[in-house]
Amino acid sequence: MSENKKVLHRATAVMAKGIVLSVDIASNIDAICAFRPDPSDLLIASYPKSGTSWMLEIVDLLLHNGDAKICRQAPLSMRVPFLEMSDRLGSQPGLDMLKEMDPPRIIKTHLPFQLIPSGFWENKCKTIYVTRNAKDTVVSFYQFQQMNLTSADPGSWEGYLQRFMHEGWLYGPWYDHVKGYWEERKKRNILYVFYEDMKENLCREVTRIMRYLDLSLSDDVINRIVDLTTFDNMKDNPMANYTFVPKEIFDTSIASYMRKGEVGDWKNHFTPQQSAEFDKVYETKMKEVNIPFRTEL
Ligand code: PPS
Repeated sequence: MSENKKVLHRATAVMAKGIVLSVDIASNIDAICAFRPDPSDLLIASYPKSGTSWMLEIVDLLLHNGDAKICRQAPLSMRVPFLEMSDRLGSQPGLDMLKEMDPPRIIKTHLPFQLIPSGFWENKCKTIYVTRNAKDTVVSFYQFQQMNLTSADPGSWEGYLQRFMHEGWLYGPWYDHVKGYWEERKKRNILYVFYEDMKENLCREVTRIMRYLDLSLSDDVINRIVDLTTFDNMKDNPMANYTFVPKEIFDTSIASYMRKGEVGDWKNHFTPQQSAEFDKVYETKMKEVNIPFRTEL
């Protein structure tokens, strides 16, 4: 077996600190939780498939005054360390990248609130949480786990959906993830951003993010950033569309990373019965909070 083939197996999912994680992340969780950020570091957190890369590209452009040349110098995964990531996706592990990069850094994570290294809160690091309605998220995550040949095997759509609804998949239950950051957002000064709001009015949301970052950019620069980060333009940008991940890892014959980028695509995947059951479970799990998710625009 070649060296390359050795890493190409689907990771198993195991429980660590009460959360289901890919085994490579679980085995390193103590080091991940002990990471000490700099106060100037910016954390971008999300449940997987909620628009993380979209947010990373926007923030990187905002921090570089909309200079597309700077943001096209390297793939997103090299510009932004992925805190908990091992070398599973063929790039350097997040903690190693962080050792080599000087602050201020943009740091990506999918960890639930309770696993975020406490240093982020002690140092009052700015944090943006990007989130997306559960139905589109589970569709996107399922497609992604199928095409990402290093990810835990998602099995059948029906089985996957049942597990997402009742127990939760990687990174724990979606409900707990979104509630965790929602409940802490005021105390920790977390900017909570909805994917659907970005789809509805990207200029408004980019301006909101700019203000949170204490930046003041011209309307021209904001409009340029909005244009550079539309779905079509990011899909065409080889430094943001994840075509830089080898085909042996992301099998794009199954689905592309920049797949559809829509609100309401779940309607093409859920049966009416699945949708009704999902809504019922959702109501119970989310009853104590009123987070304004939208499943269509
Ligand atoms: S990851 O791998 O968990 O970090 O994925 P993440 O980036 O969070 O989410 C991927 C989904 O976001 C869509 N996407 C976008 N939608 C609209 N506009 C832009 N610019 C954009 N960039 C990425 C991407 O297509 C995935 O959603 P689906 O529904 O699968 O298309």
